[in-house]
Amino acid sequence: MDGHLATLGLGGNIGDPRASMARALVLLDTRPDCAVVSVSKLYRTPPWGKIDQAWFFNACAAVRTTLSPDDLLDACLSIERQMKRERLERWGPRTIDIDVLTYGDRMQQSQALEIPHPRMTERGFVLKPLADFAPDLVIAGRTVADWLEDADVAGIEIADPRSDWWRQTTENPQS
Ligand code: PH2
Ligand code: MG
Ligand code: MG
Repeated sequence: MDGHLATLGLGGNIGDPRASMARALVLLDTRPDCAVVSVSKLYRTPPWGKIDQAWFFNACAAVRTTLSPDDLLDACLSIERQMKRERLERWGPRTIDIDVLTYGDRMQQSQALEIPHPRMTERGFVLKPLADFAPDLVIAGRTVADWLEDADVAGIEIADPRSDWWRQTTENPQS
């Protein structure tokens, strides 16, 4: 497929986040206008921002897509809705969160979508998975590997070291 290479951050800390994230990646990959080309290891990460909540699972993925940045975001938000995400509070617990991190080398600051994601360079739970497959990706003038060196990654653990952890899940394999 032609198109643009975009990166996504996925996370969740309610229910079965691993299964939700896996299903979200399968749903994206199933679309004719979107192909999942890289996926990070699966991580467990301490909550950032609002710390009195459960630990998260986090991962990053790269997709090749013919969708525009806004349509890619819409696709992600519609998958979040499909996974019955409840948005309770900012930075609070969620079943699944799918953020568009980068889209080619596009810079965009609109109400609906900012790319690169404005807080990605300070978040270990984004940089660590992203560095699995895109250490040389340049964000705001520095590589992901460089940003990661300065990031707080305390507590972050590998939950599944395989990059195909999302292709099969024991939860509802038939659905
Ligand atoms: N997402 C947030 C707020 N805090 N902390 C971790 N560890 N992982 C997340 O995905 C996360 C968070 C808001 O999107
Ligand atoms: Mg987020
Ligand atoms: Mg989000």
